[in-house]
Amino acid sequence: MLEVDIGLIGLAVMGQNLALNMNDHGFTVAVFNRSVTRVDEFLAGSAKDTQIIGAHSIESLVSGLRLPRRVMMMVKAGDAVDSLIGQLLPHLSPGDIVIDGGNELFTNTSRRMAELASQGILYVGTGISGGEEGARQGPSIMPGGNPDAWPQVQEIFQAIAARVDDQPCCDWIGAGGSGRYVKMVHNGIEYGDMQLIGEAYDFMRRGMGLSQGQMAAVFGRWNTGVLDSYLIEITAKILDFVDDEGPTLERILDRAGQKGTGKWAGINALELGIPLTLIGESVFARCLSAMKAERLKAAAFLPGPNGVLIGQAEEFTAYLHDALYAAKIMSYAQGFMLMREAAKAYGWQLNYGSISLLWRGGCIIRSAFLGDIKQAFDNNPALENLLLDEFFRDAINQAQSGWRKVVGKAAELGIPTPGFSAALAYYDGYRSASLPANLLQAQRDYFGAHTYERIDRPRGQMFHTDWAGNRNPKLDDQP
Ligand code: NBP
Repeated sequence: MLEVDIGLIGLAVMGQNLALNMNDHGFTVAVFNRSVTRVDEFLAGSAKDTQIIGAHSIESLVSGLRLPRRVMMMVKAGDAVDSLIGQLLPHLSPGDIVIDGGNELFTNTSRRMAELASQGILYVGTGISGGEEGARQGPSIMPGGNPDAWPQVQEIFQAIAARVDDQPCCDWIGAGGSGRYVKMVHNGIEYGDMQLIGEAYDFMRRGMGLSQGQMAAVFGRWNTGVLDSYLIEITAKILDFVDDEGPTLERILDRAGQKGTGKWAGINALELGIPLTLIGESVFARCLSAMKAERLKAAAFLPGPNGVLIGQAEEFTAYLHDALYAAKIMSYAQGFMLMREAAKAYGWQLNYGSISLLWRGGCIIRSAFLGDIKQAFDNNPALENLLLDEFFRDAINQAQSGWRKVVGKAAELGIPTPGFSAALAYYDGYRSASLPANLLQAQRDYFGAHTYERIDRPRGQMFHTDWAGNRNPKLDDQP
């Protein structure tokens, strides 16, 4: 009888394609699905003529696995995963490995890792990006969890992952929920990239009156330079796509969906106190788009410019390119800043250069630009913010004039650019030696006696002023 390398539970889109991918790389995979008819359909369908083995119960799935047993779950995140772990445990022994490849909240992964470690089971929560095609052809894989599991899963994961420059887009991220966390930030950055591309499209469409064909050509051109990326490439193809009734994009309802990973990133950034404004604005922009009925009423009720640029198409196409590039740099700078803070808060050792390499292939945000991020962290592994790297400083400096023109002109024409604008506000805020937070602190002290520090006294020394009584500042005697 064949010794089975790995058991896989969950035969929806991702599970099926990962099983086929593992089979292609010479691993023997046994598969199980809660609705067992799916197992038979898979074996009779796309898994026909493969080495994949079907199981009709968890017990039979686990019984054929080589030791230590490796079981991977590709099911809906949340309760389904806890329920499956409960069903698996009676069939596992210490040293066995349980892997969750779903889009799970990182805190659930940390919790499960600790719970299973107490029973000697090694738990891995891994990010897997790239959707159906990635799962089949080679995804980007971001595993984290119990470090003792890595030597047991490394070979399979690195074999099935995407490769760039002959390097697998898979490496160990770190302990606890760190793999899931990095995938969450990846998804948030994906939201940001998509929002920025959408704003460039909207500006060209509404502000410049370009046709879909013209915009497809612009995105196609951009894809050969610093913006070279999967999302720019597919945007050009979408704009070029025509069906029997005409350009398909024009008939798609402008209400965005979301599955929650961008929201998780935003919530965690608020908890950690990191200005993740690009991702936040991108999530809110999706929320605003979803209010279609209200927007239709408001469109007929609220006045404002609906202007169109006359005769500046060439200049503004170049400015838009620069706005997109600069804003994208801000978004990644914020994403890496969040990961740095999370590593501190949760006690993880994250390798930021390596993370950027994992995203170069197999995932939705893959782009040439990630090589520059890797370079920045190679130059200085302790880099606090990408904006403090010379390459990115110079890139922003070259792009900022066009970026500012786009934000200014969009405001004038009445075209919303929350991503471009938030990115610029972040940049100007970050490079400001002085911000109006002194006034804010004074207000807080005025109405709530919250105290303040002074620029001419040691940090940590707190002062309070009796503002209404107009008395001089007093050293605060509160602890
Ligand atoms: P889905 O997220 O649509 O989940 C469907 C699978 O979950 C089916 O196998 C279903 O079994 C199983 N399942 C459910 Br629902 N409840 C269960 C339970 N209580 N116990 C056992 N199994 C249960 O599948 P997917 O789109 O392939 O995604 C799998 C995971 O990968 C998800 O966490 C997803 O977020 C993540 N992911 C998806 C993508 C993507 O592009 N789709 C990309 C990256 C990551 P059934 O057949 O019996 O209903």
